[in-house]
Order: sequence, then C-alpha cells, then structure tokens
Amino acid sequence: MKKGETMDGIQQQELNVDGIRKDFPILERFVREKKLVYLDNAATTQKPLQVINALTDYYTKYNSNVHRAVHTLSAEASEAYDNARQKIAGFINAKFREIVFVKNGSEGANIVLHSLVLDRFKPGDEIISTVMEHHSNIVPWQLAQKKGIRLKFVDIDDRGQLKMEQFDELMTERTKLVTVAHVSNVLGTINPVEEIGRIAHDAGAFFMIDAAQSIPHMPFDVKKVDCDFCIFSGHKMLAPTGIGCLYGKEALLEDMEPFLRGSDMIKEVKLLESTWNDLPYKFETGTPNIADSIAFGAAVDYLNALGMKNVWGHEQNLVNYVMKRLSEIKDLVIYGPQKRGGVISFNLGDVHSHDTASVLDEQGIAVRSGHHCAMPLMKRLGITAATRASFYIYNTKEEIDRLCDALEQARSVFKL
Ligand code: C6P
Repeated sequence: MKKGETMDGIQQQELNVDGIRKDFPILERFVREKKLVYLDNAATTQKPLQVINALTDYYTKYNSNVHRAVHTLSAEASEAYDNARQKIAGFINAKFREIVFVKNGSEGANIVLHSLVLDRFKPGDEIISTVMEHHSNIVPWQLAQKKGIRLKFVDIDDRGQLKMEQFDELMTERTKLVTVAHVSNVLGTINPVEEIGRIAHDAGAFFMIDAAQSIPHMPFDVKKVDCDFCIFSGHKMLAPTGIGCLYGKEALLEDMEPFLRGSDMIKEVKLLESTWNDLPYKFETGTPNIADSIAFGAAVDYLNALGMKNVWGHEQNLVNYVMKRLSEIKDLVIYGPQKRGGVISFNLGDVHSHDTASVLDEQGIAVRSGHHCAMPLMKRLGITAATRASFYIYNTKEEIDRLCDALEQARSVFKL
C-alpha cells in the first residue's frame, strides 16, 4: 500500500490544519494567559464560522416556522430545514425519511425505548449491551426492567476490548435488542459493529449502534454496518448543542408508534383519536429546532469538504503520536487498547483526575476529568475517575507536546 493510500485504494489527503484553525475563532483564545489547547472534543467540539454563520443567517434573514405557512420566509426556512436533513441522511447513506431530529443521542435512545422496547417487547425478553457503554446506552434500558425485560452485558478484556465470544453465550431466543457503542468515549475502543450486527440479526434481534463517538470521526454507512437504529449528536461534530439524530430503518420506524405526542406529528386529529404524519415527522413533536438543524447541515457540509477518510486519517496520526508520547511519561496509566479512536483516558499515579485536569487548565489545556458518564465502566476498570484527552480536526502534534509537557509538570507538582 502506498503512503497515504487506504485499504480501499482511495488516496487519503492530509488535512490543512492551519487553514482549518482559521475557521474556529475560539482557538485564538487565551486561557490563563496561555494559548488555548482544546482537547475535550469527545464532550463537545468547537464550531467553525461556517456553522456560526448558518445560525446568524437564519435568525437575521429568514427566521420563521417551517411547514406551516405559505409566506416567503417560511418557504425559505422550510427549504433550508429540509436540505439539512437531506445532507445528514446523505452523510450516513440513509434516506430522508429515516432521519429523526432529536435533541441529542440520548433522546434518540429514549425513542427506541418507548416506541420499540416498552411498546413491543414482552416480559422475559432480553436486551444485550456492554459494560463499556455511556450512561445514555444503559439508563434508558433500565426502565424496561419494570416490564420484566432482562438486561445482560458483555464484558471487556484487560485491553479494554469486548469479549466477543460472550455475545454468542448471552444470546437466547428471547434476545430482542443488541445495543453497543461504536467507539467508547473512555477507552477509545473501536468495536466491530458489523460483526456484532450479524450476530444480533442471526438471532433475530434488533441492532442499535451508539455512534456518538464514531460518526463525527470516520466514514459511516448505515447500510454497510446494517444497523436497525443508530444515535448521534450534532454538537460532537461541529454543530450546535440541542440537535441530534435517531436513524432507524424505514420499515421499522413506519411500524413503530410515536413516543412524544402533540402538534406537527399528526395527519388528522379527531377529539378521541388521531392518525400520524409521514416519516420522519411522526416522531417529531411541536415546532422543531430549526436553526440548529440548519447549522447541523452546515457542519456536515464542512466535514464533507474535508472528507471523512481524511478526518479519520488525521486523528489516527494524532493518536499514534500521543500514544507514543504518553507512554514515555512515568507513572501514567492509559486505559484501553493501542488501536483506538481519538480518545485517551489516563491517570497519573494516584492523583485525582480533577487535580490533574486543574494543572492542565493552568497551562491553558482543556481536558475532561471524572467518570465520563460511564460509571459501570469505571467500576469495571477498578477506578472512580480518569483524565481524558480527545482530539479533532484542528488539533496538532504541537498541542500534544504541550499536553505532555504539562503532564510532566503535574508529576512534579504532585511529587511523583
Ligand atoms: N459523551 C462525553 O464527554 P449526548 O450528551 O446525548 O449528546 O451524547 C450522549 C453520549 C452517548 N454515547 C456516547 C458514547 C457518548 O460519548 C455520549 C456523550 C460526552 O463523553 C458527554 S457526557
């Protein structure tokens, strides 16, 4: 394979990171008199001017409700809103009708909980997930226990990878849903979702992917992975907060009852009964988040212009570099496998992760610390918290050097 060439033979290009950084005004900021190094991208990414401008354009030029009125502003808003959904559908190779706008990935999981699990599953049915999940892919299913639905979890090995054989061991004829994170927000582990999906489907179960940490970072094709549902959040891929997606296969969504009820999700209302609007509107109640949806479309335009293969390649270069640099720091324990997405959690000796993060903040470096909304995983790892650095399109090797220098400083502050 030639340098820069990927497995499928498509040439990978290096991102023009200097050019990209010019699109992100916040990266010019100083924190504690140091140039900001933003390494908390798994929590939320920064926003480029193209996304910020999409918001201000909407509010300054054509703010209006959608799909309700015939006036010009409403027509412009409706067109921009529909285009955004089409862009997001194209981004993951889905149909327009298969993209349900939600607040964030967590809300997407709640639709699957109410409209599929609670509505259709029977007492004694089973859901299989894993111990490495974010709370958003654990807590919703706990409600199903009230209905007598059993929850089972696949464990991880010492490298932080799923014990794949356990899927077969846990699966029974009562298993109705298998739901896993594509990339762990703590370990960075990239789970073999195509293989897990095949196991789920062979057993007749639905398959859902929590793609919150993968769709923003790598090419993702719902047809290729053959998931029935997948959830992701716009704010982790350059878009504003408050907008995310539930993808569902058209035939399944068609068959499911809406979760939230009210205006706009109806076709006809009588006093005692109603019929539902077409997909995807059936699952979207009330006036939608128009501005943020349009800006989500602008974020997808931005990522498409970079090319998702190139985005992934850039992050993999950074991951290889940071893994090597961090391995040179004494007393630093890294969680998760060598091959991973752009997420690295670690602890420095027995220093609490918040203390490590505070020393980094003194140096202008933003990382996340704590349990990362993955308390069961923390327990499985035998820790209560970790410090996490996570990367995106605008990060550089120089910033990684600053992270490592600051960690060396933390070692001396804490007398390790
Ligand atoms: N993880 C993190 O710092 P929301 O908050 O609904 O947009 O996304 C939830 C979610 C679901 N799955 C995974 C794998 C995630 O990482 C997240 C969000 C952030 O790790 C904020 S808690």
